[in-house]
Amino acid sequence: MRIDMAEVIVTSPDRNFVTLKITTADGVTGLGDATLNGRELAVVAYLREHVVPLLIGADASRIEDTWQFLYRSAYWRRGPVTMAAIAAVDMALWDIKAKAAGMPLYQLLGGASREGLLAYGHASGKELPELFDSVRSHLEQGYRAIRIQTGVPGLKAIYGIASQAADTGGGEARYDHEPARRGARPVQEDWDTRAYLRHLPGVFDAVRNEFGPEIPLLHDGHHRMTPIQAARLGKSLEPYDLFWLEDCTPAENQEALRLVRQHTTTPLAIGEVFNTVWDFKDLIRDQLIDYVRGAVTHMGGISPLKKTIDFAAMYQIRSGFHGPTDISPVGMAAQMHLGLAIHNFGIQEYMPHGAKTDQVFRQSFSWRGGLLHPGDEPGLGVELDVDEAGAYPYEQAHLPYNRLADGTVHDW
Ligand code: GCO
Ligand code: MG
Repeated sequence: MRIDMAEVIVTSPDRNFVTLKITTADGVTGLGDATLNGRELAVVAYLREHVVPLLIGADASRIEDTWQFLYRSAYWRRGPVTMAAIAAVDMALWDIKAKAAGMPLYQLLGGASREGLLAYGHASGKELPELFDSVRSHLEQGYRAIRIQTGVPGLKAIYGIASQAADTGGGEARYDHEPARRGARPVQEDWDTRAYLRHLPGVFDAVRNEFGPEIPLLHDGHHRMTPIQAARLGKSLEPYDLFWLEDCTPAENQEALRLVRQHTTTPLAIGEVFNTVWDFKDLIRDQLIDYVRGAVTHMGGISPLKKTIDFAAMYQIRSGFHGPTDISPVGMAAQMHLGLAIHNFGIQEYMPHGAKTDQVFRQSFSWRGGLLHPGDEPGLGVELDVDEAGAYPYEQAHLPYNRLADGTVHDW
């Protein structure tokens, strides 16, 4: 199980992806996702310059030891770049171990705890009729849980609305393939929290009236509120029985969630930008959240996310892994295997990748009856077509950012 080769593959089919491919002396290959949306090449350099040389000749079967070595020997710990690089190594080694065992990875993680993973999709619309159409189309696609994002009167372009991406010249009606837009400068969006707080409860009222009480509904606040604003929003959404309110305040100030919690029973989800169990430790121990939003790709891999989720289980906190298209098919597969095996699974975010991405990454997951399943191929169940990948060279892309009416930069 000696590592013979480790290659970093950058490809941009519908968007940029960074993949680590490890090959052992006996020819077993493993893939790991190292995509850090908008800052991809920093991880490429970290892997190529600092990690790959340490992997050659190492024993591929020593997953935990390799993780601890890469984490501790760097001395400068944590951070999105470091942890995305380590995540890719961890995923690739799990892929190799499961392939060598001839099993789908979820079997090595303890076997299936359920038939499949409840997944939510992203419905959006600037106005209600368009939002309702989007909800209907998601229901037709089989989704049994739906995230609701909507335009706010007076604001031209805000996070999470499909139609505005087309308006801004993307030519692609789905913002999710490319929230990071290609070009040298980020696109500017606008924001007004008071207008948003006035508007959103009415939107959920209308959605519940139209689609009934059953369907689990979610909403992403995308880090924009102060603690007291978030508390007020959570309270005003209580009649609409949300599955969760996500990232209601910026992730840096974890104390903020204590104040939000004191005022509302709307369940809270946070952590898509977190890197380690340390970011979640106090939130879990003090029971300030209901769902762990970490991604294998940004939390340092399958090994540390499994530990985090096992810790969360002690407090009845469940998983809600991050699954936008900037998590590559490799990262998504890793999350599906983990989600199938853990006991305290909650929900999986699922935004299908574009057709070109599906040509580059050959996947074996299934999507049936509103449930995802990683499939039963040995390993992660994803293969990378290197020739196809080579047809799509890297293109610089930036996530948008926000300014208030007076020009102040605000959280996006
Ligand atoms: C989500 C996220 C994404 C992020 C994106 C940034 O809940 O899916 O908020 O939409 O904006 O991952 O790269
Ligand atoms: Mg989010």
